[in-house]
Amino acid sequence: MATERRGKTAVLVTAMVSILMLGSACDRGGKQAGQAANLVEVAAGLPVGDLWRQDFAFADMDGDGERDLITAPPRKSKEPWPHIFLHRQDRWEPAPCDELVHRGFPREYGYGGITVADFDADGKPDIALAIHEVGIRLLKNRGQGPCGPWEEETLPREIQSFHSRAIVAADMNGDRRADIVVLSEAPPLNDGRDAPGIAILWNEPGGWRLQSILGSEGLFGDDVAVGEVNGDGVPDIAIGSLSDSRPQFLWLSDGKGGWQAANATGLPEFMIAWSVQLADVDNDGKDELIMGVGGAPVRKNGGPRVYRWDGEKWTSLSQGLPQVSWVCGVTATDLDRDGKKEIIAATMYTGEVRVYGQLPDGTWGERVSLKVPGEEKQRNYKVRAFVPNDSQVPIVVANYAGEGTGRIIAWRWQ
Ligand SMILES: [Ca+2]
Ligand SMILES: [Ca+2]
Ligand SMILES: [Ca+2]
Ligand SMILES: [Ca+2]
Repeated sequence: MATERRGKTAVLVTAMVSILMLGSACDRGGKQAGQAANLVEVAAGLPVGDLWRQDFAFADMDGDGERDLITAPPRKSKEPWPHIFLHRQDRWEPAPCDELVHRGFPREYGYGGITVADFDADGKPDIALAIHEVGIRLLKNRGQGPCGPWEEETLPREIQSFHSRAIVAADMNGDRRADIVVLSEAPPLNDGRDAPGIAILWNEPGGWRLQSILGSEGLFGDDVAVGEVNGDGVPDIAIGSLSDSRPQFLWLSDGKGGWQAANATGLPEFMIAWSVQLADVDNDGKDELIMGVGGAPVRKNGGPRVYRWDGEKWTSLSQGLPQVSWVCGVTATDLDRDGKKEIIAATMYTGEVRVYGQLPDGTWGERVSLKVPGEEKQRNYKVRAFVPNDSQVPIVVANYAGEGTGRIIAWRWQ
């Protein structure tokens, strides 16, 4: 009896798997049934050799309607300015700016964070940088196309020297002007001062205005994201706190122009997050907090993690994700276009990249595990994805840097 039941279950499972594979094969258009989808490298034209930390962004830099890749200046490079790689069907094309001094950028920069938005609404994307140990810089395009020339715009003096390498552009108050959110990098050494924490640079008709978020003093980290977690219509801020005594990963509007950290109820102790994203993984219209949690293996709190905020506490939606401390970059996107997001996680120093999918019981299962050759000694910093207009097939990008070399790599889900 038991054997027969197992037999029937096995047949049923096999049938279901076949149907699922057939379904996704149709969706992919032309793929043989039974052939598992995978991350296929599409890195032709992307750079190898420099230290490609810390950050990159996607924006249409040449006006052809397709988003391109813009990197932060690589560290210790001979070309320390942003780099633009135009996205073509199966490859990337470095923006053709060789003839220009600094490729059209006004000067050399250190490495750091980058974000792109059309801050002045002139139809051309602008670039904001958060340069390590220097501060925030805003670059406007004074020409046409990716070679600019780019020119620095003056920002309030306090923000110019705001030490950060985590920056994101988002309209924080619904006036259709893109604002900027920044997070302090490591606290200042020796002088006893706290890092300023989180700040919003408001893009107002009369100029830029700096708001330091009260209560965030001393917070620091390498990643910041904006999304909608509590459904109040005011964008929320997620930060990758690297202080294991400050698990203040989510900041919500208090409705009076101030911001408050969500409490840590439901989160494990001693968490630090190398990277952070806000994405709706359970499709209830509100974003979940997705983190690349690192730290000591003894804490058993690391790995790609997903948490849902209900207004009072956090609930872990991480069941099935590995509890490891190797993870750095994480992102969530619907790779197979079945309406449910997958999680993509990259390792810190082993070159591994893994994809986890949502199973019918709400847990996560590993879909793909691949190894980037030669990346064992390099650290991953970020993993991000975007969906090109022409193919609708998601592209995943990751950046790597070790002591003497690094690279940017991209994959397509197919
Ligand atoms: Ca483009
Ligand atoms: Ca705004
Ligand atoms: Ca909100
Ligand atoms: Ca949700």
